[in-house]
Amino acid sequence: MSKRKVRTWRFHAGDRDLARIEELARFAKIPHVLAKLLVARGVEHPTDVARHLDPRLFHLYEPNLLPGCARAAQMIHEAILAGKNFAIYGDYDVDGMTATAILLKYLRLEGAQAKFYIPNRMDDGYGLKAESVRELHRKGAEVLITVDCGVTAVEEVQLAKELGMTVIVTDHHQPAERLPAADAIVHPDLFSHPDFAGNPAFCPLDSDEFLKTHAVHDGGVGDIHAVREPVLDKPYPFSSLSGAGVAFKLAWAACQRAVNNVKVGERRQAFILQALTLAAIGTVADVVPLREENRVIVFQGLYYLRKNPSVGMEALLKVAGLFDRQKFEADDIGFRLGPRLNAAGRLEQARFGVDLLITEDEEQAKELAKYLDQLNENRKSLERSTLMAATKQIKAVYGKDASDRELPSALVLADHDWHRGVIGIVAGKLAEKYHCPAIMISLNKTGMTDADGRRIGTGSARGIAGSGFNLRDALYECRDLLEGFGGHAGAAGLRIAEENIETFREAFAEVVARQINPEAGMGELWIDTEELLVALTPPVVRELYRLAPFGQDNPAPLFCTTRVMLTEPPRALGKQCHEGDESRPVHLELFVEQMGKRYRVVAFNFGESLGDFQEIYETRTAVDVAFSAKLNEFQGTVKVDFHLVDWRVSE
Ligand SMILES: [Mn+2]
Repeated sequence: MSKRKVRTWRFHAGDRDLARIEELARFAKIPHVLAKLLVARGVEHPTDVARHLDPRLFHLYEPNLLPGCARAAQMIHEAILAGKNFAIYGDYDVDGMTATAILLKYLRLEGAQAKFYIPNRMDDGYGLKAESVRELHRKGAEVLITVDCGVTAVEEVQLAKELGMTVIVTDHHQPAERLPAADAIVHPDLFSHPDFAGNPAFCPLDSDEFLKTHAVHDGGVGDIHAVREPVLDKPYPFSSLSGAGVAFKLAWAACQRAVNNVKVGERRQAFILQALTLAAIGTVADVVPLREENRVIVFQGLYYLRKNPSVGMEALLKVAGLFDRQKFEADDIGFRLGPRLNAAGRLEQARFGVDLLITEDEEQAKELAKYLDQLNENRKSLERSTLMAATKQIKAVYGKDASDRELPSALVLADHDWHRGVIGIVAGKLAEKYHCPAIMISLNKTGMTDADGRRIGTGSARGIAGSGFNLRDALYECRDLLEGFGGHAGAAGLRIAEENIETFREAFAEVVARQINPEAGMGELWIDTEELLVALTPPVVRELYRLAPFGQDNPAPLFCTTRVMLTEPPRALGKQCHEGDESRPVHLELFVEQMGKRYRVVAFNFGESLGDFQEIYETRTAVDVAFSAKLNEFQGTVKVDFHLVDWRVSE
């Protein structure tokens, strides 16, 4: 059999707790398979189960519970009454754009003077910048609200304060050692920060009549309908809100103050539901966990996006070919809406993304949607040409071609023609294809030289999912060769002098080779539960869709089953084959037998295993398969399709 790198199969421990599974199946009136999945995913508490299977608006936490939210909402309310000028400072990604749109729409709903500013990806980079703060001040901004950024901008916030502005920071990113001295900070995850306790930026204002009138001081945790005092002596119950999720909470709390009532009235309620659709888009696009409160935001937000899209969203749904859908999945946002909005940010036009999200004018919406669609096409062709150039360079630098699997431990590529807006996506594709960390450095357009006249390039780095390898740590080890770097375990950015690239290429490869355990092979595959194929009947699989929308930390269920036999030789599925060679199909179709029953398994992109499966069939070898189960409804008949995800020879 061919030597095939295999992933390690990992299982959640919970699915062995049979009594608990039985009890849950009975209590929630759900099939055993679904109960097992919920237990495997740690969703067991009755309220968690109810929220997970049937997420409702009342499952959202009361907005005033979010630290700083009540204070910021009251400040906004007072500033609106005083006729102040607002500026919203956002970000060029989808989360930043939707967060900006939410607060801008709100302020305009209340008739306030409000502008927005989205930094330019190329010139400004991410986050609040001093020059932009000065510019907004010159243009008359009196209240500065940051969304999806600002929590690390200690100096810039200080500057805005010195210029006399009221500063409200709303963010969800990791803070630095110190928090900015803003007038209010709204953030779901600062409880353990040393600057949190006793910090007035999180405390409600004395002038907050709404809170005084309506808050229930001793409302129990289960009392989800009551307005709650901010609870500052324990963490907010869900720390993984997106930037748009935070902005949504703030806009909702501001609505309460505008009417001094819990019931905000028809007009503001319609706004809140539309803001929820934007929060859902930001939440999916920012790849935060689709669990707990985020699950409610996305589930309900997608529902209202279908039911009542804004003028701009309707136009965007149409160009994305989604308008006729009965229902939206998280992937529709991730793969169709998100890229179109993101393309605007990547190609230095992010403000058109926000313009589309806030417009009320049908003609303008159509034009903007068409324009974003065009930008996305440009982005795709840039991405294709960059990927081709990168593949060529791999051959030139490493002397290997695309099909060769014996590559170095990491790829470091650089070019003068690469657009900074797409190097991150391409690095991600290379990392996936070659299964090693990949860094793409763009030397063009930076125009930047340091004091010694050296040219500085900007790089985007991507790691490999599920490998345990930490990209940021690896870059830290090479810090002497870098001008700067930042990021996380899986994705990072860096700046490097052109003359250091050669040395860095070798140093980085060495660090990676040391850090990546060769035993780890292709990384881990997390399997929900082991099931017999016979258990996955159409009605059971239909119930599994109650776990949707699937996405980050809430993937489509992945099962495995052991010791199945092929009942016939593997077959090519469809006509697609590699390089026109019919003996190398792209997809396969397998037939397996378990407990006397025969099942069809679709094996997309498993063409390279053709020889292995042939041998497995001929030698009557038992295999374990990891798979997902999908409903296939065709001309009135419903059956279950099994999709192969991974396989291994049974022990
Ligand atoms: Mn964000």
